Amino acid sequence: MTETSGLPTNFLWGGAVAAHQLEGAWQANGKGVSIADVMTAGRNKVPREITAGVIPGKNYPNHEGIDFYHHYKEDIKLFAEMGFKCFRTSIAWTRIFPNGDETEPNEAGLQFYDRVFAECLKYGIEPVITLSHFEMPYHLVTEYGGWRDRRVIDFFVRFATTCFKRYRHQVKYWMTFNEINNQMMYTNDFTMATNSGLVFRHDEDNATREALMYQASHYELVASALAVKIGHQINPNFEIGSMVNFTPLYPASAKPADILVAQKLMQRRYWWSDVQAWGTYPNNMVAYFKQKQLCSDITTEDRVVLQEGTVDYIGFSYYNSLTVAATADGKFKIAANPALKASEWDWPIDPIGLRYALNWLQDRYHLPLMIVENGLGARDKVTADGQIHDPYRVEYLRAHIQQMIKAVNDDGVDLIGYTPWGCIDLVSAGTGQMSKRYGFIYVDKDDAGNGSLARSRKDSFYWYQKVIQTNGADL
Ligand code: P53
Repeated sequence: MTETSGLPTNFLWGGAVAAHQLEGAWQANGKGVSIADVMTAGRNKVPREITAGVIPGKNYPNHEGIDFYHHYKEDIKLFAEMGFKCFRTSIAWTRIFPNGDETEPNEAGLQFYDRVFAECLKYGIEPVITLSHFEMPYHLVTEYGGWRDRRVIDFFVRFATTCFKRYRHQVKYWMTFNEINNQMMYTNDFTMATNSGLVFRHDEDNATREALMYQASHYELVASALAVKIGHQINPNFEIGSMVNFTPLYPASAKPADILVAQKLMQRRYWWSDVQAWGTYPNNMVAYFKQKQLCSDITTEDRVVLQEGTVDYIGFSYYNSLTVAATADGKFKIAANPALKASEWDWPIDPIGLRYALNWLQDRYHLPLMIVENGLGARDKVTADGQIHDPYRVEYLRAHIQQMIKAVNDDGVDLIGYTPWGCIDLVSAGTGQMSKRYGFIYVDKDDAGNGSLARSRKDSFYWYQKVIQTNGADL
């Protein structure tokens, strides 16, 4: 008898990417400029710069990406060769509504995704689609201040409705906003620009930033709920999920103060998915808003919308965990876990944290879960005969998949899919580098933008192919 992993037979094995990190063709067929198009390349500890418009002479790695726009047939064929059951990507908002505030969509942009989804479906690959993945129209940033402005709700809903209608027979699995909860890092310029199009002025201090972040988040949550509601009307079979980054914060010690601060910070990190899953703000946030006089613009209508547009599943990314300790001044300190090793980019490696994440999310939401990102950013070397030996990547993914399978078998987690991040090498979101690679498929391009863009299979390609073939039994 062949061994089975215990995963359901219809388990969605696949891979994940985002439009702005791989498509390139940033001006093709009427595409508008997105916030990702005004971000330069950085590196570890050197943040990407958000420039005021596109400045000639600067390196904007997303402009070309890996030119998936012109290579999608070849790339999807390789995904099919690995046996993908699904492929997670996003729809670049600026291909559909170049400025964001038009009333009519750009037909040429819509046609591109017609072709991409048809190509996936040809191989039986189910598209899993994020509507907004760090690529809001730049025009909405300059003219409306991004999600500072309530009017952006209507623009997003128009974009979402257009996509739902157009692809209602091609796409079943959707997510509204990628890692909507990254905004808890409101002091970080890059995070706020990518997530919400919030570009702060110099006179906007941290208290102001925090207030803007909560109000912007509320508008996004209303937009998300409206999209879910409308999506279900367009096709009742749609599965529309939330998408949060899950980074467990472990108490740094057994001291009660550390345990409590970890619990409080977890509440501050996951209230976005609370609202998306429950349709209402959790009490801890109601109290916090009241205390700090935050989020004053929540209307009665908004509250109804939030109730009517709750999500069908929880999509989440998982890369690492962190620890937190209470400090004497009543604050806290977040640090890497001394028990764990880290990647070259200082991301701790914690496979058990994935099982913890699955249990935590199941206990809290009682909804199906999908791991829509997980992986190791690492440098790869091409050997003289053109091979890429990447045992470190296999080791990382194997250890995480083992924990995922335990969560399903031993903890009863209802898990529908696993899409490791960057299944083909692409531009890193955080650093803008090509050299921070996640892929099973190598792309010949370096950080300066040089390279043939040729694709080749890494060792991990054949390993993942076998994993999918055996539904996770042979790791
Ligand atoms: P990169 C920060 C923290 C956790 C996940 O990240 C993050 C970020 C943003 O950098 O992003 C997600 O490319 C995101 C992807 C991104 C991936 O993680 O910085 O959804 O767009 O590429 C990996 O190594």
